[in-house]
Amino acid sequence: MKRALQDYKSAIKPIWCPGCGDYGIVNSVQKALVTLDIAPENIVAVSGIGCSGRMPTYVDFNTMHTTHGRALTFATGIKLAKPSLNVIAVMGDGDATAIGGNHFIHAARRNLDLTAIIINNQIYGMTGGQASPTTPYGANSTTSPFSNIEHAFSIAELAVAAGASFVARGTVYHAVQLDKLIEKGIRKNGFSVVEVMSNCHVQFGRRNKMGDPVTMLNWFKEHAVSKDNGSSMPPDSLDDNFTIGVLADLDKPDYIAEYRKIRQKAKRK
Ligand SMILES: Cc1ncc(C[n+]2csc(CCOP(=O)(O)OP(=O)(O)O)c2C)c(N)n1
Repeated sequence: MKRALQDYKSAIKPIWCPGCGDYGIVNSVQKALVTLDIAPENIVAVSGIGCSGRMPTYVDFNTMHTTHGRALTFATGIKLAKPSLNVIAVMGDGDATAIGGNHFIHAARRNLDLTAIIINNQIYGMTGGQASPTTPYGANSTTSPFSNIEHAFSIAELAVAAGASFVARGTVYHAVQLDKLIEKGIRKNGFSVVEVMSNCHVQFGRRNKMGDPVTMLNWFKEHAVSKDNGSSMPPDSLDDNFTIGVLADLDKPDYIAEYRKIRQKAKRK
């Protein structure tokens, strides 16, 4: 019998702020799993720390809530120990690209078959609104109260440059597309990155004249440009547009396939 959304949901009620983009993202992950019809016992969700890090609490399959910036290291260990598992690492922008930045680029380069879902709310949400590597130039945060003078870097373009097999960017406004992007990311054999532009209207929006979810969703609607209509545009300032869609989809052997070949070679010696 085909599984339903309910088969991937835990009984625990989310405690994210009302209207947080994370609600839509966990829903998209669950919808993708229904489409792919993967048995819950064959899926693992690993997270770091942050609002995004709470996601494994709300799903009903194998989960690990690990340490800030280290979701990919735990995910790597799980996948290497049991390659048959589908391993999804859920991280925030701070988690994945500040403290976990080095792990992120090397995971992309290594090309182990993992799916990294990076929730880019452009701020450190859980700890009170400090600037992250993706806080746009000119934006306000608790650590840049008179506007951010650093420039944001682009998660998806960084992943492409680091060699990830599949890279996509979506937003919580473009919910149907997001279901598909996550589904494609999980389906892909190799390191997949799905960056999701999400609203933290409480910590980011409030300080940047977008204090409610609807205003933030409209900002995504107005600034997202389909990959089919333009070249890749990473967001840097709040006036910039950014590209959504699939940015890379490469065919190359994943780490475990390569590792097995090497083992055969070593055995023949
Ligand atoms: C080693 C370590 N450093 C710092 C922290 C404090 N900390 C917890 S969550 C967080 C930032 C969360 O921001 P982000 O990763 O963007 O996720 P969000 O809460 O926005 O989803 C920080 C700095 C920690 N828990 N552990």
